[in-house]
Amino acid sequence: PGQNISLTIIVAATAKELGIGNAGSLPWRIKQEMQYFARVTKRVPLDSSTHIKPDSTRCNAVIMGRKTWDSIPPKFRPLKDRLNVVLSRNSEFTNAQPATSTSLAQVRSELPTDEDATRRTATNPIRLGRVFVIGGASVYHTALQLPQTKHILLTKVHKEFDCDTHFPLNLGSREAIESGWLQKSKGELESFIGEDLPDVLEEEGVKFEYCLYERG
Ligand code: FOL
Repeated sequence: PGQNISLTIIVAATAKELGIGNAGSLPWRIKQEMQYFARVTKRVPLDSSTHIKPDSTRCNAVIMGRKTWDSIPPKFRPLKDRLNVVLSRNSEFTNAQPATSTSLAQVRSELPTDEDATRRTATNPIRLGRVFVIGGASVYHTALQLPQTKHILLTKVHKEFDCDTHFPLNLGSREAIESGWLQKSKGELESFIGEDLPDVLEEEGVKFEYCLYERG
């Protein structure tokens, strides 16, 4: 218990308006970008400083709001090879889903500790890697106010789509810089996610760009 759990926000947003959603789903279908999301949220870092060894019992967690859960095609949920935690205040929902929590602050109690794994309990058979916050807007807003939220993996989508939901912080704005958010280099991003990235990304005429921000 008392593990220092750091949170990483992962989000794709339009570059100008910060649009992230429309009518309960993603505003676009960018296959490569979705595959990036899946790879990055699945990959457990092999970090010598934290002594994480390659271990089939270790997996990352994805934390999401109930509307984001609803937006995931049923055939893809729970998101495979990741511990899914859904935030909802509705007991009808929380009783029906295996890992649910009523607030981001309470999520820690849903996540397995290394001690749980050592005991190999039936409920928590896995050891935790990274913890990702995957949306939507209200969960991002809450996460941005927590000091544990140290990284943002932002994909800038360089085309404006109709959106009714927006990311609550404009990274690169004065406000964001004053709260300590700084963009890291491409090399630091590659090292953070554990893969090499191409310079130009484009799919069906839509250009996009992978970015990493860190709170200093
Ligand atoms: N972050 C980024 N960078 N891109 C996103 O699309 C994104 N989406 C969400 C949160 N952060 C994001 C929330 N929305 C799936 C669907 C919607 C969704 C998140 C995930 C989903 O079905 N994912 C599958 C892959 C499906 C596929 O390959 O088409 C998964 O296994 O992750």
